[in-house]
Amino acid sequence: SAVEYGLDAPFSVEYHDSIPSTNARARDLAAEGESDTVVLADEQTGGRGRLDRDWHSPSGGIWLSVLFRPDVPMAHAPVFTLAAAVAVTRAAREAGVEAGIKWPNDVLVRHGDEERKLVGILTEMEGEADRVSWVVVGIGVNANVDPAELPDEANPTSLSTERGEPLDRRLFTQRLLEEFDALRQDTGRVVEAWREYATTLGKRVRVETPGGPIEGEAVDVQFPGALVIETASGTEVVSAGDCEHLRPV
Ligand code: BTX
Repeated sequence: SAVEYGLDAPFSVEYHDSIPSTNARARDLAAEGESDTVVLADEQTGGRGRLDRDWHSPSGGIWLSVLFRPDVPMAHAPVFTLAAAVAVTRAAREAGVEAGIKWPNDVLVRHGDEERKLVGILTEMEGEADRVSWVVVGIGVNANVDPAELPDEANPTSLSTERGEPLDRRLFTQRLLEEFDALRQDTGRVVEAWREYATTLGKRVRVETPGGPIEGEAVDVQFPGALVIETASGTEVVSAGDCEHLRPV
């Protein structure tokens, strides 16, 4: 319930027991001129992933969206996705879960050769090329959720499963928002922090881009969030796409 929260966050927090999508609600608040607001829900009935995919959001998760108005050009906005991934990874590690980040927006837990999905991040924005008007960073954390309630093909896991006991969602959310707040104000440090937790670097990857698949070794990430891939025909810098980790050949 809302009582479990009572966050002392650097944002004003709007809590819902159930809502279609915290990102949709945050976008409405943006249209009303709001900023520095977090929309938080126990359950979403119409959670969204990238490319209009569904995001399953049963009760017990941490489904939240941060609305703010950074003074940055539109092209820099991807850095906030990386910042969210770093913030949630740090909070997970403090909660005893060794999470890592798969480029660009998946926070995963490794079990042997397998990577299980713990978190999804969806960043939306509006504005002019030289300055964004608002950014909404949606963060979905499988907190106290049974992975059996989540789509099998995504290989999901949750914090309670990894820990073997439920998590204090208030503390976790507090840490997540503190970290995110610090990083959003210091975007020059995000990429360096991201590298620390990256599982993608050094791996063979295949990225589906609008221009077709790119395969090679992921060697670095560049501000504001592009992946650098060494391919058979040279270096490619990819700013967006679905990334698959391949087995070494
Ligand atoms: P994505 O497009 O990278 O991942 C979506 C895919 O992940 C789905 O197609 C499905 O296979 C899988 N999936 C769905 N639900 C889960 C889950 N709970 N755990 C693991 N895998 C799942 C990732 O998109 C971005 C998700 C952002 C979610 C947040 S929650 C708060 C905010 N509100 C909202 O509507 N979206 C964001």
